[in-house]
Amino acid sequence: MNKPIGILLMAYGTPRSLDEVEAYYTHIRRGNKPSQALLDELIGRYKAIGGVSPLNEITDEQARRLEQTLNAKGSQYKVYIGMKHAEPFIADVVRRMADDGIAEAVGVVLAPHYSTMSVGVYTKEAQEAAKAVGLEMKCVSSWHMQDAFLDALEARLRDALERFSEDERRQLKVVFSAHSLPERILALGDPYPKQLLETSQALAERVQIRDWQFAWQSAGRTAEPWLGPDLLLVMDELAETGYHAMLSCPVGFVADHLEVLYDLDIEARQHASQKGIHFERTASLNADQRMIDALVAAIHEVEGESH
Ligand code: FEC
Repeated sequence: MNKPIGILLMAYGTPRSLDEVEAYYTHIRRGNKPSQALLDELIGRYKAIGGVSPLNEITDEQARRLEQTLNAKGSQYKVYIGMKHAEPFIADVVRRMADDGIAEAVGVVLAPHYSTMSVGVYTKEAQEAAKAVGLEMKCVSSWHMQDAFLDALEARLRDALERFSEDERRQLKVVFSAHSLPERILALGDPYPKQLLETSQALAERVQIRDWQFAWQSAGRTAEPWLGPDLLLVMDELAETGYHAMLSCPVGFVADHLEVLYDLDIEARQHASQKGIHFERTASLNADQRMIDALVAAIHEVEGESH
C-alpha cells in the first residue's frame, strides 16, 4: 500500500483557557512577556467572547472535512494540524509526520492571502522543520482567488445584504477588511495588500456592489505605524458623510475567532451604534464545504495535478 501524502494544515492557534493567555501572548510577541495592563486587556477581550475562542474547534472541523474531501475519491491523504502560536506547534507536527512515515507533504495555511509576515512565517517554519527530517514539503502560498472560496464569500455577502432594508441598501457601504500589518511590509513589495484588493474587487463584481472600500482592522498594540485606514476611522468618515448602513466583510479571515467576535462583533458594532450606523457582518466561512473545496483545489495545484 502506498504511503499517505501528509497535509500540514496550519492555523493561528488560540489559548485553551484563560490561564494559557499569558504564554500565548508571550509567544505572539516572540518571547517578550506583555505588561500586566496589556495582558489584562487581552484577557478582558477573551472574557467578552465567552472565555475562550472557538478557533480550535473550528480548525479541528476544517481538518476533518479536508481529509474527508481529499480522500473521497479513494486517494490517501492524512491531515495534521500545526499551530503558529499554540500547541501543537508547526515544527513539532512536522517531526511527528516524519515519525509516522510520511515522506511527502503539502502545507497550507488557513489564511488565504500571502504576506511575508503571516503565511510566509508559517511556511518557512514548516519547510525548515521538514528539511531537518528529510521530508519533502511543498506549500501553498495563497488561495485568495480560488473559485470555490469566492463562491462561498459571494453567498455570505448576498445573505448579509438581505439583513438591510431596501431603503438602507440605497446608501450602504460594503467594507472589506483584513488584519493590519506594520507599514514596513510595503517597502518589501509584499503582495498582501494587492491580493486582498483582488479578492474584494472580484466579490464586488460578482455581487455587483458599486459602493465599497477596503479597511484594515485589529492593528497591533506597538509603536510603529500599521497599515490603514483603520476600520473604525472609516466608520467615522461614513457617519460624517451621511451613511447609516455598513456591511463588514472580513475577507482576510476564514473563521470565528477573537479578531472577528470581539473586534467586529463587539467593538465595531458598538462604535457603529454610537455613530447611528446599522452594522452587519458577513458570516464566517468556518468549515463551509466550498472553502474546503478551495483548499483542496489549492493543494492539488501545488501537487501539479489537474483535478
Ligand atoms: O481567536 C483567537 O484566539 C486567535 C485570534 C487571532 C487571529 C489572528 C490572526 C492574525 N494575526 C496577524 C498578525 C498579528 C500581528 C500581531 C498580532 C497580535 C495578536 C494578538 C492576539 C492575536 N493576534 Fe494576530 N491574530 C489573533 C490574535 N497578530 C491575541 C496580541 C494582542 C493584540 O495585539 O491584539 C502583533 C504582534 C506583536 O505584538 O509584535 C503582526 C495576522 C493574522 C491573519 C493571518 C493569520 O491568521 O495568520 C496577519 C486569527
